[in-house]
Amino acid sequence: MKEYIELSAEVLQAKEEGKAIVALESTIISHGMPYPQNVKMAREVEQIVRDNGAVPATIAIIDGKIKIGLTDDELELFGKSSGVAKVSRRDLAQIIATKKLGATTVATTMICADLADIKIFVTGGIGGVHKGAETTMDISADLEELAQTDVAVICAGAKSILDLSLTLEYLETKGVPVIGYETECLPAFYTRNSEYQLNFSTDSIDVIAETLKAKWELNLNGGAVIANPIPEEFAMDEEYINGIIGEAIKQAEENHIIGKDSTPFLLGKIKELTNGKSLDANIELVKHNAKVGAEIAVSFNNKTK
Ligand code: PSU
Ligand code: MN
Repeated sequence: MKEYIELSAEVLQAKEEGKAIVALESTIISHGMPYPQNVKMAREVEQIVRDNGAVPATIAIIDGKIKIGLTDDELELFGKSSGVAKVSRRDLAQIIATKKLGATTVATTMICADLADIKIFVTGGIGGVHKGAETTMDISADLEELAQTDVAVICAGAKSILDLSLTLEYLETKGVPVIGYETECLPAFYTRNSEYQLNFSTDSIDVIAETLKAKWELNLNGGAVIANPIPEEFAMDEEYINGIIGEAIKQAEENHIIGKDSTPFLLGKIKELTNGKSLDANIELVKHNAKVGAEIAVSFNNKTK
């Protein structure tokens, strides 16, 4: 494994000191947001994790290695470069073998975090079952990863470019807990609410940490989704954003955008059609997830060390 994995100095020190560590993904930087807001977001999110008592580990593939923790220059590189590959489980070995620059999706960040024994991972939103998946079969590899890899993902739910109902059904089939933090329903990323009630909600960070501990000590393999709604003051108007999402999906269909290009296309289109307002909301919800995720990581670390 040493041949393939490299921990940053900060992460290495955190490991030695037994500190809580929070994994962060890099596809959100390279394919999820434009430059330079993406790099600014990545740095701020790392700092929020530190300010809340944990150590950030942004994960990416560089020069044939899985990097756990990036330097400032590396964050800049992923934000700026156009030739970064979006790396899902399918692509990981090949991107390592060919020494390409690779940004990790939720699925691949989970794989790499698990390899480095990091159990808590913060992002914006997970991939899921796309609208129309009954004919396109476009279902994110993130869901299969949640089914099998022992990492908890703190996110703001899933956005309505996806079929939220089918995404929840899929997670239920695969035995993935979806825990609402301070919400009774699945948050829809840009908005706090959706019509989908969750099975399990709590206002307690400790209960979330205790739940994860019990799950994994019982060898109930797989991840968990911790759904944390966007703060009220940054939430978007539901009707407005759903109209925009509908238009973005229409344009994706007209342009025959499929496969791994689908989600980045939709995110870019939504940003364009909202004149950047969706990006502001996206950044704020990730920052809030970073705070909650760091708190969960600290609590989990205290219970398991
Ligand atoms: N949702 C977002 N921003 C993102 C992504 C999803 O709001 O950047 C990225 C994540 O890396 C996620 C990936 O894992 O898109 C899912 O891609 P796909 O739908 O192709 O599986
Ligand atoms: Mn897909």
